[in-house]
Amino acid sequence: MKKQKFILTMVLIAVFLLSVVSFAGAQENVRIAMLVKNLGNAFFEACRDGGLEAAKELGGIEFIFQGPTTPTAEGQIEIIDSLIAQKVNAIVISANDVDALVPVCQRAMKSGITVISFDSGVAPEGRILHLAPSSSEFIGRSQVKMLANLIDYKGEIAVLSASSQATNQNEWIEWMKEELKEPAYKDMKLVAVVYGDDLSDKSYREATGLFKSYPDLRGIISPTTVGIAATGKALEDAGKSGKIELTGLGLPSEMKQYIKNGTCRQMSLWNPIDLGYSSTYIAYKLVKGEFQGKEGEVMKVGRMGEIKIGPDNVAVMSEPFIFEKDNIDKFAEIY
Ligand code: RAM
Repeated sequence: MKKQKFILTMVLIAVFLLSVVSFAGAQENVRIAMLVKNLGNAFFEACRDGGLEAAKELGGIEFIFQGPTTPTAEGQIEIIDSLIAQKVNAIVISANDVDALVPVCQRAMKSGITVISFDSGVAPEGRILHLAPSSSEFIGRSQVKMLANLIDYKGEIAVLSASSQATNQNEWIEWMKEELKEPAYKDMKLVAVVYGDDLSDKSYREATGLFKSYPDLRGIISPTTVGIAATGKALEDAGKSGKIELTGLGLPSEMKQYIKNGTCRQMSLWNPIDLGYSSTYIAYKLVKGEFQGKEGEVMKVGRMGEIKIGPDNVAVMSEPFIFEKDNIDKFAEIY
């Protein structure tokens, strides 16, 4: 009898110890889901690599990478619903629509999930903060300045964007239009804004459509890595390199050949690895209560240094890099 009691006590102690250990283990793993506009975009794959780097550096993170096949708000809503069911700790989203994602993001936050947006924002009421790679005003205005220099401030121009609802591209296009109101651009005319939905084939078709509809077109701004690469190819295939100038936001690895052969003489971008690293880092620190996510707070974001949260809880990183013939090789090896 005594022996039986002893065994039972030992078993109970073992069960207790095991549950304590597994509870501590479960508590340690912070599950962070990076939800991108769509899969198959090398820009977001670089963001994912940055996220994985932060996860490794911080430790105790399960990093999840997801996105719909096409960049729609509906696709992202479905994924967020399933992330809520999986009870992840944080969602880091590049949004396909500024407003349509607010209700589902609010549901996620109500269930205790930390939601931040990066790259392409959700409206303030649907997230704690937004991490922008650079100021939208700066990006929009500088794109127009670059193209104006390439075409001597004269002629018809067009924009080939991502999806028509994308928060980031739409903000940049608004600032491009503001910049174009300056007297310096009186001889430049924005004749069309078209949308390639961050899909290569659709972007290619839209570019070709622009060449046909606007025979006098002098320049194209494509503020999307997918769009600019597809436009580069379309220009080459149509024999229009040099006749129509191309600039925008491109990945050096995808644009190297077009930069080198003059199809795109100048473009810019920020480092998507740094963007993914920073957003994952910030999400973790918010989950842990080490960042508050309040306006005015200066966050110490690992190897990126300090990033300040500004009005509307938007935290802005730095200015984009400009890529040309003489520096493209170096960057093409990184992203
Ligand atoms: C595409 C996406 C992304 C944008 C870059 C510049 O990869 O639209 O959101 O930031 O281009």
